[in-house]
Amino acid sequence: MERTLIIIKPDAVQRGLTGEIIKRFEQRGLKIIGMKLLRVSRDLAEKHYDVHRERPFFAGLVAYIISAPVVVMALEGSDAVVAARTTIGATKPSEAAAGTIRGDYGLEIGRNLVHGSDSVENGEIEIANFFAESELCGGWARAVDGWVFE
Ligand code: D4T
Repeated sequence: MERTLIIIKPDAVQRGLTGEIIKRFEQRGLKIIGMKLLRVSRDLAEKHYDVHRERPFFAGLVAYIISAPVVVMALEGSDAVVAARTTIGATKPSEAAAGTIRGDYGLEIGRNLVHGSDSVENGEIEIANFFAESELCGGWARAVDGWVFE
């Protein structure tokens, strides 16, 4: 089973899309093993987006992610990283496929609603950045697991 970190970003929370977005991951079959609402600190935002530190959009990206509360989720499932990213859609919402979260609710790259880890390794790192081990319910048995996982 893979794990991935999802951030429901400030624009999605402000627009009242939190429930709709959570629903899409749940319906896909991904299992929530951690979830909370928080205000991301500047330090955590800069750590999370460290790979983009030299890019021209870095300052705006950090300002955006700390501008209002976010909901973070740790999800578990088979191929969780790719499954979550296909549910989220392309980085640029105007080019994201209809039926994806960004394709259904977004227009601009700087307001793209949701983050999903881009690799299994980064998923583990990002979950550890946002959650204490005691906040995670890894591997809990869901009644429907046998109907989702073969
Ligand atoms: P995240 O990390 O938020 O899930 O987005 P992606 O994985 O889909 O895209 P990314 O890492 O390439 O970009 C991270 C974040 O930066 C914003 N961004 C990106 C931006 O504002 N302007 C840009 O030109 C790019 C490339 C959007 C997502």
